[in-house]
Amino acid sequence: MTPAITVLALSGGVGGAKLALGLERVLPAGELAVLVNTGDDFTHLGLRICPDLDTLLYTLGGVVHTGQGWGRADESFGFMEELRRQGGPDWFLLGDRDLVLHVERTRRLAAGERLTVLMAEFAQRFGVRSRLLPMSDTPVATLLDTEAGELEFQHYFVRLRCTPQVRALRFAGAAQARPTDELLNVLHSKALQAVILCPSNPYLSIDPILAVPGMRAALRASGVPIIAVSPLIGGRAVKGPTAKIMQELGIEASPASIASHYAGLIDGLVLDHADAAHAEALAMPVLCTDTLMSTLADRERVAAAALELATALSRSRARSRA
Ligand code: FO1
Repeated sequence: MTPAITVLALSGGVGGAKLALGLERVLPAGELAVLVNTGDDFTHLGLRICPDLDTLLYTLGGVVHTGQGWGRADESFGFMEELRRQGGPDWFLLGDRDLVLHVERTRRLAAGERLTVLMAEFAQRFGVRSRLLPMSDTPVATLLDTEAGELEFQHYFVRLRCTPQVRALRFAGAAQARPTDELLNVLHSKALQAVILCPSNPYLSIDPILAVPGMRAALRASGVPIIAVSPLIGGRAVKGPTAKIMQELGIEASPASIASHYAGLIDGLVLDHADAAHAEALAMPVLCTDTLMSTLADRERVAAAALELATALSRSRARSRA
């Protein structure tokens, strides 16, 4: 029998995938579902590319390039070399094996298949034990209003290396998106025990998920503790533009800002020891650990901390009901 999902993690790409792997390793097999940002998805060279879903697929499938955190370890770049020789756009690296996923996904989406269904099949073929759920089956695009004009996410992130100053963000297509039946089944299940927001960029990676109409309400209605792991360590992001974007949007890069950004959604926050001094001022339960996830043991430790906080909150709710 397929095990019931007990934990749902919300994730962007590289940073989120690290915690998802930690959660998978500390939970019994098959009990994790990961709800993945698709706001980074785009159509490039005629192919539908879903970087965060593929990062989760490769990470949980054990084939990710661990140094860069995305793409495959066992990769060759014959296609890119020839594309470059022909004068094609070469700013977005597509490995030969990776390319197969984009070709197959594009073909199957064009034939009318749902992203959720084909990603589940890819996951099965990669031997992934957890369930990978796209945030929506219809396209949503994260668009950044910058000093260089409005940019699609990958153009901002990869082509321009996050250099342009960001003034605002919007999620095109979000109004037409809906939580999938597969996600709602997880959220309605009595087996579910916790929802964990991975330390992904709250503005670029988690907000697109929360922008899907009905998503916040569905997460809250699950009734289980919702815990976020802060992406900041001592006011800095481990990787990526989180702190830079917060500064450009006029938001202080602090645990208080993360807590207020997720206010009304989360019940508790996991912070790094470096931010322990902020814990008392936050109007919610906090657990401190080392949140830097360099090794597998780190990922398991942060996962265990998030689950420990969720369990403590469930117990205190049960005591106050008794
Ligand atoms: N990130 C880069 O920094 N440079 C790339 O050329 C690049 C190519 C790429 C291809 C497929 C894929 O699934 C991911 C890829 N990424 C690349 C990662 C991706 O841009 C980001 O990690 C995420 O979108 C941010 O979460």
